[in-house]
Amino acid sequence: MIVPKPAHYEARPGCFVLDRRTALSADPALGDVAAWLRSELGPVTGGELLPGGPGQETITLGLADLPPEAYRLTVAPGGITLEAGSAAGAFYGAQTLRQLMPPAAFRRAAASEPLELPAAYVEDNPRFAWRGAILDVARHFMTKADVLRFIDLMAMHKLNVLHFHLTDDQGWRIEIKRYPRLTEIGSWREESQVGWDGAMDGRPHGGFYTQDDIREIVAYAARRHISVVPEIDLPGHTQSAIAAYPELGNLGVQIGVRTTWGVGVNVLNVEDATIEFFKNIFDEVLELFPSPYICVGGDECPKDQWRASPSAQRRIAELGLRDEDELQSWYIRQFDDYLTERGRRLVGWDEILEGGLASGAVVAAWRAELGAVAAARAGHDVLNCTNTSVYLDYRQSRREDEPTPFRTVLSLDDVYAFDPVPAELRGDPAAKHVLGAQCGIWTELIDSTRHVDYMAFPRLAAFAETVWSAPERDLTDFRSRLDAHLARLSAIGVEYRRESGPLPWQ
Ligand code: TNX
Repeated sequence: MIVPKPAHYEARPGCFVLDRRTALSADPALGDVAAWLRSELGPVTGGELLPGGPGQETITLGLADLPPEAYRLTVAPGGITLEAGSAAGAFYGAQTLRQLMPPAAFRRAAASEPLELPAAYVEDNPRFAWRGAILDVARHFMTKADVLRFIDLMAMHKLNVLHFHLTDDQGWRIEIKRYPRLTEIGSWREESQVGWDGAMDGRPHGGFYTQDDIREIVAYAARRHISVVPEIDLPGHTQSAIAAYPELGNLGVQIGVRTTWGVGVNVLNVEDATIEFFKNIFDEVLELFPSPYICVGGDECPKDQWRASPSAQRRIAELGLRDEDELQSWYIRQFDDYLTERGRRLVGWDEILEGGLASGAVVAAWRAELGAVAAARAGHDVLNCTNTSVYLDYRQSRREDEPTPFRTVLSLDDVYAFDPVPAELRGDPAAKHVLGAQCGIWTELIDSTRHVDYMAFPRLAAFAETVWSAPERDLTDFRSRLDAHLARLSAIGVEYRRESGPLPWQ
């Protein structure tokens, strides 16, 4: 009944009963995992899960000669043993252990019935190293508490990368000490469009994370073996920054933070001072995010303003470039050099392939599978983010009452059918460049955490299985395990989408 499905699961006779007397002993290297288990299970059992004495029923956590993310879990009537290759593997094993408990174990309250775990032997190891979720907090801000809750939900599904989309035309969400107007001005907009192209709602939207908030989020995620990859999108998707500092734009006039959706024409100019400005931003970003990967966006940059700008044209001539696409490529390269010098790797959307790209860069491919195939064949590491397969802002059914429907229908079954390795790459040595995949929670039309729950779940569970489990898919088996999983989500308070359709509150 485990989601994502483990590599090997064997039912054994009997069960283990978890109660307030249960003990927990851990190798010192797994102290954080033990602390996590104690904090999750303590409120449920009413016990402290202290290290045990002889004869006491104990959960034992230890290291073994296994790959870092792998674990082996044995649940027997007399005790539980979890062995792992590293703390990450032990953490995933602990997630599996928790899923062997009844749904009440997911409530932060004392369970009223005994917590029986079926005896079992589990061996597990993920298929991909990069199991990500993109969270867009720029279009609609999400409070820190809600981000932490989302991180817990990712951890429950054994995802390990939060691609944090922090800036966009409609909002700048991260405090940058050197440029305070980015959040003073850039984090608020006067109103928002309702629906993709509807009327305006006439009320303000905003919010941002202080640098302390960011440190807290990064540390919270790290304790759950999730690394946070920040995205500061450029040179397009930058209207909120241009609203705060008009000298970054091409028009030299004051504009506001964007209030409508779609691809904006206001992009960064190509002046040295602007590139310097963003490098200064990245100086602060790198201090906050230890991730080896840093995303600079690079997607959807309309070139109209560069075409009309004498200084952009001068730049093209000086550099001997053919056109504005090559100029964008040059732009991205400035940041690739900057990041490489600092020991980080650039991640960018597949548009960065246009006009050539440095080989260390990682391509996040969103435009159908061709982006991923082209990037892998060109020798770039790839994150498969194919929009038509894993964008969880897309509508979940054809029903008229789906909340603010967006684009293509992407059902739970569709997500489950996704394979991070595109069909064209199967059997091709270039397939080794596919590091994994990322599902996308873009929030133009998602304005609350409740709505995120509705859009992300249970599709995120299906996605998790595509990146964690073996490539063979069995929809019937998945759906039967999902039934048990939905009871866990309910216990946590996740208002996931029901098979029967939208919830009454929508
Ligand atoms: C495309 S994915 C975008 C986002 C939107 C999303 C909506 C990508 C690189 N760009 O800016 O939010 O579609 O589904």
